[in-house]
Amino acid sequence: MIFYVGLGGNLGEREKILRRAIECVKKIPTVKLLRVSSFYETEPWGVTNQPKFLNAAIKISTELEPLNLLDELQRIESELGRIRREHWGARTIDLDILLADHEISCERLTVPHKFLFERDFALVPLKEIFPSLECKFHGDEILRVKSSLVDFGLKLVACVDKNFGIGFNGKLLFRIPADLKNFRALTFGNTIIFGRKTLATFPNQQPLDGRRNILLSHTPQKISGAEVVGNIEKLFDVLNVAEKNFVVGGAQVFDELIPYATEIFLTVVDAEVQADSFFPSVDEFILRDVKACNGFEFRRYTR
Ligand code: A4P
Ligand code: MG
Repeated sequence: MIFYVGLGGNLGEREKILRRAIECVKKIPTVKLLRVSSFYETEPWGVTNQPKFLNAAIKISTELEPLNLLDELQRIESELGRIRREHWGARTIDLDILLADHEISCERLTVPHKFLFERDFALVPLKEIFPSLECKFHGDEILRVKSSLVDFGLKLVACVDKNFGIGFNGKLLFRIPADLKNFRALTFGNTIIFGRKTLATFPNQQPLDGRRNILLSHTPQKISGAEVVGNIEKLFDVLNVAEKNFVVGGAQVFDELIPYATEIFLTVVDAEVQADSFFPSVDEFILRDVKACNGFEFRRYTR
């Protein structure tokens, strides 16, 4: 089942708390994070003499029953609230179920959220990740915050076979000169983000020249020529909005970062090869260009 969840908070390090909340939602059993909106700074709605809010919306799929999802969201609210009480005061983050693929009406849960269509702070982020949603805005003051996740414009790059396989036994499936050339042209002078196993596929298992190299790894380590970040929150701390940020693998890193991505460059080889790691589903993207070459094609997807 698909759910759209609205996030909002107005105390402490709002951006960090929103990011942490999203990472917590991702860890709920069976939840798959499909899309993340920009972060928006919004005037308080309802009670107006309080600090401005940061609001966002996410799209998830889950096998949980709606009330179990609500339980999980409320658990996260109170867990983050506990952290926030210690560090920044006594307010919890709000996680509201805005919309689902069917209506829900029971004592604890009303979906669509009963005020959804009255509040721009919920509608604007929701519309960004659900463009075909029919709704009217009310002209509330909403500012798309520049440092939001989406503004990092993460781009995913991979070379796959017909079944979206990317690797086998720790090795890439393909080394096609035209693809390697394309990869270099795309990423040179920009930032690349990768996991440990992908680093092991680079020449001499070393960071790539002429690029800012960022290794996403839970194990702390020092690697000359690369910055190492332990999790996604830290990654977004060090990324620069003004740079082009390319995610280059492997499967686990693609899985983690695809909800935040705005563009995908896939080289699809016209072959079926044995693979044990796969590129995630691109269902949330639209195929924009295809350039056919001899035995493979270059595809570009955007939101
Ligand atoms: N509940 C019923 N339906 C839902 C649903 N779709 N999603 C029940 C989540 N919960 C739902 O909510 C109270 C009860 O609503 C829950 O126990 C659940 O069983 P709560 O989150 O515990 O309490 P609350 O957050 O104080 O109430 P409410 O009505 O959710 O507050 P809102 O509507 O979230 O308002 N201005 C800006 N700019 N941005 C904001 O994010 N947020 C609020 C809080 C006010 N002004 C704001 C913002
Ligand atoms: Mg609420």
